Amino acid sequence: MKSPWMFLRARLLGILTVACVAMAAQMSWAEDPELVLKLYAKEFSIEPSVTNVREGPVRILVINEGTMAHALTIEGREGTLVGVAPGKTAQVTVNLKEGEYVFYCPKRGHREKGMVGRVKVYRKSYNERG
Ligand SMILES: [Cu+2]
Repeated sequence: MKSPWMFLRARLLGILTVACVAMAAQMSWAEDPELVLKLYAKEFSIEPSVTNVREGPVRILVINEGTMAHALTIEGREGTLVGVAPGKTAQVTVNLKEGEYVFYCPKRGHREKGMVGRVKVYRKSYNERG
């Protein structure tokens, strides 16, 4: 026979678990506001070729799954450049405002062969502003 105390304890544990999960979700949001954009490069494509992120500092990870050296830059912001050897991952953080950007591999001929893509950057929604 279950005592009322056992029942209450089970209820309390349930409520505590839900509260902890909610807090953990909020904390990870607050501690890691940075966005990560993963781009997979190979001969001759960058995937995903169309992608979306929220505006702000965006950490771009370039994963080279090909057999040649590649690089990544953003049209109009060629000062942002990251090279990545075959089988390696490189990263660069860029501060992106709302708009549409073209990224591509600046190695000779690679863009023309398909190593190009677009990222749409959206404004933060009202309740995400901090
Ligand atoms: Cu390339």
